[in-house]
Amino acid sequence: MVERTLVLIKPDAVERNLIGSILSEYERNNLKIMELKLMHVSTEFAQRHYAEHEGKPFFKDLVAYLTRSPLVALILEGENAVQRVRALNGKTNPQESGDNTIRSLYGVSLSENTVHASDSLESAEREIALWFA
Ligand code: FUP
Repeated sequence: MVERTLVLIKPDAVERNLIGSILSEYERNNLKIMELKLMHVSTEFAQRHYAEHEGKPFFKDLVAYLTRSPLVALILEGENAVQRVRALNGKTNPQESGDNTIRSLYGVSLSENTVHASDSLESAEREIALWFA
């Protein structure tokens, strides 16, 4: 099934001039960029994006990280895109991510892990509506 998913190239990656390298990974894996924008989001907006993690010990740092400098938000489309983009990104912790995943190549740490992608079709729908209202 052709799906759409929401991806963020997070502040640590934009700060290190990795936008092009990361977009190339998606494009050469036959994912189509449907929307794309550079944004510097507010605390309130970041809290809405990560609402499922509210109350967790790392929540405050997570919001501070997402808002500290600009990020890139994009929509990717392709066959089985939700799962394929998650696989290309790798595990949440870059140190546990498989070789040649984006997080293993570029991730700094568990908290600064370079990219985000929707984890299900339902999340993709919610996140696309939030970021591309
Ligand atoms: P993922 O779906 O891989 O982005 O991971 P989660 O939704 O579980 O977590 C969202 C973000 O919270 C991660 F990208 C990194 C951060 N995080 C921490 O900083 N500490 C943790 O223990 C777990 C997640």
